[in-house]
Order: sequence, then structure tokens, then C-alpha cells
Amino acid sequence: MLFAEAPFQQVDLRNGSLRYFEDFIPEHQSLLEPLKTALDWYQGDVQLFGRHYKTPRLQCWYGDEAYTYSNVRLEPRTWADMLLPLKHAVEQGSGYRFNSMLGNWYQHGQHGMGFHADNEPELGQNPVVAMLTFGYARDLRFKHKNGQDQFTITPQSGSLLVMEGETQHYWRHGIAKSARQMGERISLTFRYILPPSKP
Ligand SMILES: [Mn+2]
Repeated sequence: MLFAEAPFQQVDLRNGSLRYFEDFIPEHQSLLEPLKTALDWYQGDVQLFGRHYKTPRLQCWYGDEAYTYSNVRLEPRTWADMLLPLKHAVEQGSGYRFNSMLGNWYQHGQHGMGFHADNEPELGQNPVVAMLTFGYARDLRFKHKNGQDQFTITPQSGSLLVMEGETQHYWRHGIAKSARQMGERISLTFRYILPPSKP
């Protein structure tokens, strides 16, 4: 499962950078069902302007540090066994270390994710987000905060997409809902959460 020398495409965005490894996890087809059963999925709850909403997707969270995401605090949680070789492969391939993983399970076209940047303070100055995709290939759309530049990538099953550099400062990304028939997609997004500073 290790692909330290895996080929990738570099995408140089205005004020940001992506690396896309199309065939990163060769056994991706056999992992979709185990990921559905082994991980602790729940429907997330986000708070926006004082109101609570259910996320239009299932989520799971594993990590060594607490993380506050969309105003919801996620407590540290012991890694599921099957995530560890995947985390290791992503670290080898990307060249970064990670200590947390936020998973998303889009069960059909009506599941999606609104435009956002992964820029919470505990992710540090230039957050790196490394995303594995399993299952149906959904469009991942990027919009620059200048309101003009746009970019769409469609991560294939078994691919690794690394968002790095200033990407989270200048770009938002999201997955649009669709009325079309679509299969299930699971993304595993690895991050590095800074440990809380000692008082
Ligand atoms: Mn994100």
C-alpha cells in the first residue's frame, strides 16, 4: 500500500497548489464496504448563526487532538485499525505527517458539502489536507475568494488529492448536490492539528 514514488499531477492554482495522485490505493474497490462498516459514522450537526443543522452526508472523526469544525468540538478519538495503513500511505506519498482524519460518506447525489475552507486556527498557518477517495467520483469544485477563478477536479476512486500551500487562504471548496443518480463516495481527509499550547 506504499507509494512514496507514486506519480502525481501538480496543479498550480492562483494562490494555491494541489497534487493529485490518481492511482494511489490499488485495492480501493475492496475497501469501500469495510470503510462503511469499520468506521463510526454519524450524521453531523453544524451550528451556523446560532441554529443547528444536520449535515447532508455522514461523517466520522479520528484524531490525537481535539478539533473544532463548524463550531462543533470533536474530542480526541482512538484510530480505527484499518485507518492506520491508509494514514501511513498518505504520509509517505504526500511527505507530511497527520494526526487526524475527518471522513465523509456521500450516499447519493443529495449528499454534498457547502463551499468552505479548512482554515480553523488549530490547523496552523498553511493547512495541508490530504484526501483519499473511495467509490463514486464526485466533482470537487474550487472557487477563489476573488469571486472569479474556479477550478473543478473529479477525484477518482483510489486517488489521493493533497491541498497545500496557501490553498485554504484563498480558495473554498465544496461538493454540489445533484439530482442525478450517483453512487456512494467516501472521502478520508487527513489533517495535522496543532497540539494545544501549554499555559
Ligand atoms: Mn474541506
